[in-house]
Amino acid sequence: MTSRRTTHLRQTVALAVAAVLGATVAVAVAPSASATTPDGSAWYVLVSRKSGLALDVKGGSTSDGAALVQTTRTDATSQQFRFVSAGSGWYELQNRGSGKVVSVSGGSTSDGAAIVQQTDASATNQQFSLVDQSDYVRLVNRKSSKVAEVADASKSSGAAIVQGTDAKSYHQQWQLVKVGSGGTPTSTATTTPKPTSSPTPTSSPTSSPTSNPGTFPSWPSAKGEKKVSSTISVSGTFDGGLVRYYGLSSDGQSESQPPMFLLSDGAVLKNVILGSGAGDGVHCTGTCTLQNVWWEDVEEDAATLKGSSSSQVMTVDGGGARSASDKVFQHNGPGTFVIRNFQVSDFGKLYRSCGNCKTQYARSVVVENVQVTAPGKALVGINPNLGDKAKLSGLTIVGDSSKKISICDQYKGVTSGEPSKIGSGPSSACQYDPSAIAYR
Ligand code: DGU
Ligand code: CA
Ligand code: CA
Repeated sequence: MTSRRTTHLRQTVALAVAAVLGATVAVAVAPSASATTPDGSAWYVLVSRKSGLALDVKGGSTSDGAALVQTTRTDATSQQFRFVSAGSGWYELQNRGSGKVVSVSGGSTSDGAAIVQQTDASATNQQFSLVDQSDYVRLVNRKSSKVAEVADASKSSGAAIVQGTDAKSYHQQWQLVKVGSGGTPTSTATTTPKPTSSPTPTSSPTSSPTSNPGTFPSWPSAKGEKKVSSTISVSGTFDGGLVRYYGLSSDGQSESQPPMFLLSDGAVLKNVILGSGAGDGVHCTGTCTLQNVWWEDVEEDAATLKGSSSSQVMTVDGGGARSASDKVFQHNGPGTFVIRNFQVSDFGKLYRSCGNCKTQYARSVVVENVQVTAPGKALVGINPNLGDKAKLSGLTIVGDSSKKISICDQYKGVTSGEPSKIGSGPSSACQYDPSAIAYR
């Protein structure tokens, strides 16, 4: 019944076929994401991975057009849904309180369109597939191919549910918690909230940093999880074995959050997944290397180069970051920041040389072989008035056909107040070739 078994079976069959044919070529592995088959006789509460809040019909309404929102989980019938098969892996989500089904308002195919409840019309804007992502699913709409997400990645009760471009972000992922079985829509609240039959994670191929330009590994599945209760100091090499570190601080853009990892001069952090509650991410106090490090849900920012030596270099090689409401990499000290063989999606700025730190420096950034997936605002922001330089090459940008993501923004850096933006595009400070960027 589960996808893992299905995948297993498929692989077993493929291996058997290969063996029979005496094939020596590599056997193709199933795609890393696969679909979940829900229990059609059960009622589920859908809990947002980002906020921990439950999918709900606003005000418990039973009317057509009522908005879907997230609220504190109570297991009320307005928070319960069942999956009614529409064939070929498509499902309607029927609300237990109203009997209506989850629909993209007006059959829109645009980002940001509201998700509401409507009378079942067997329309494609009312059908979703359930795509696995390590114990959570993304709900992909049949008509728009967009996914159901919490608007603005909000963690507040009452925030709207809309559709957005799939970036595999936490605010696009839902845990399916079975709360009851059988019956037609009724107002009886039900039993144990234990996620006994939440979807089984699909094991995806684990990945290592690539030095092969233009090819990027898929996101790794965690090999285990560790809740972090205070900053982990690293000198020398720390190999996380692809365990997910999570739960230190999730205070949005608050600047006073601790880092999960504090790296001393010369430290190497490798094979680490930072999950939700990553606080201020990784801090480097001198030269450091981050190899195959993945940020699943960037909090205030992903990593910062602090320190005071103009010869220090921070190198991020391999890995990826997603779901950054503002910055991914922050450069506050002097020196050079290198980002290579990296993937980023759903972000504000990939790199920013501090615009208003009390002590300012000339800083350099090198970005090479990076895959960028929309939505995002800008790749790098630098202060040429302070001597900053950026060099970018090997950029692939996905899902931004109208070229809205800025490549290199220039600011007038200051030591107090807000920096002003003075321009954008290639220059002697922002070195890159716009015609060499691959858009796809
Ligand atoms: O002085 O105001 O947001 O390191 C500091 C700046 C601000 C930084 C930055 C960071 O740019 O605090 O996360
Ligand atoms: Ca920060
Ligand atoms: Ca910041």
